[in-house]
Amino acid sequence: MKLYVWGVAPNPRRVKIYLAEKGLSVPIEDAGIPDQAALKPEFLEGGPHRRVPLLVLDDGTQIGEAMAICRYFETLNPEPSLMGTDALERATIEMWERTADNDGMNAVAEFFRNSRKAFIGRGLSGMPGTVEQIPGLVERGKQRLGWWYEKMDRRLADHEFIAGKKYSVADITALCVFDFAKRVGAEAPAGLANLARWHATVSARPSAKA
Ligand SMILES: N[C@@H](CCC(=O)N[C@@H](CS)C(=O)NCC(=O)O)C(=O)O
Repeated sequence: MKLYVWGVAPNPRRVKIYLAEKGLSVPIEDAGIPDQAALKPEFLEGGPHRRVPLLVLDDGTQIGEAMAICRYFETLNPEPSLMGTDALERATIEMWERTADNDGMNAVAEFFRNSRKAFIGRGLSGMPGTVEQIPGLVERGKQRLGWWYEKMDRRLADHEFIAGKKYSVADITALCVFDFAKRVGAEAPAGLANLARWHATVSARPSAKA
C-alpha cells in the first residue's frame, strides 16, 4: 500500500492528519516534481485520477479523493471514530465536511489556481490539456471563502467542534482549508473570535503537524 502526496498541498494533508489521528502508519511517496508546481508525468500517467491524495493498494487498486481514502481506513479501523457512529452524527459530520470542501477548499482553489503564474494553462487540478485561468474567479473565490469563514464562525459560536462535541473529519478538512488559505494570502478576517478559538484548539492537536 502507498499513499501519494505532494509537499504541503492541502488535500493530501487531510489524509495525513486523519492517519495521525487514527495512529495509522502508511508508506508515503511525494508525487511532485522537486522545485516545480507540477506532479511527475509517471504519476499522472499511472491512472485516470491524476490528483493527490491517491492511495494505491497492494493489488494496484487506486483510491482517489481525500474523504474516500479516509472512509476506506475508517471502515477497517472504526475506533476512534472520526466519521460518526449513528445516523445523525454521520449526517452532521458529512454535512460540515462537504461544506468545508465545497465552500472552503474549492473556493481557495479558485482563488489560488487562477491567480498564480505557475498555473497558467492549468486552471483546474489534474485535468489534462490546456485549462485557461479565469481571472474573475480570483475575487469570486475570495468572496466564497469569506462566506465560509462567516458560516464557520456562526456555527462555532455554540459548538466546540464543527460537527458538535467531537473532533471529526469536518475539522480536518476545515483546518487544511484555513491553513492553506493563510499561506496563499486569503486568510480569515480578524474579529471572527469563534473561528480563532476553534483554530487554536485543533492546531494544538499533535496531528496538526502533519
Ligand atoms: N477533491 C479532491 C481534490 C484533490 C486535488 O485537487 N489535489 C490537488 C493537490 S491539493 C492536486 O492533485 N493537484 C494536481 C495538480 O495541480 O495538477 C480530493 O479530495 O482529494
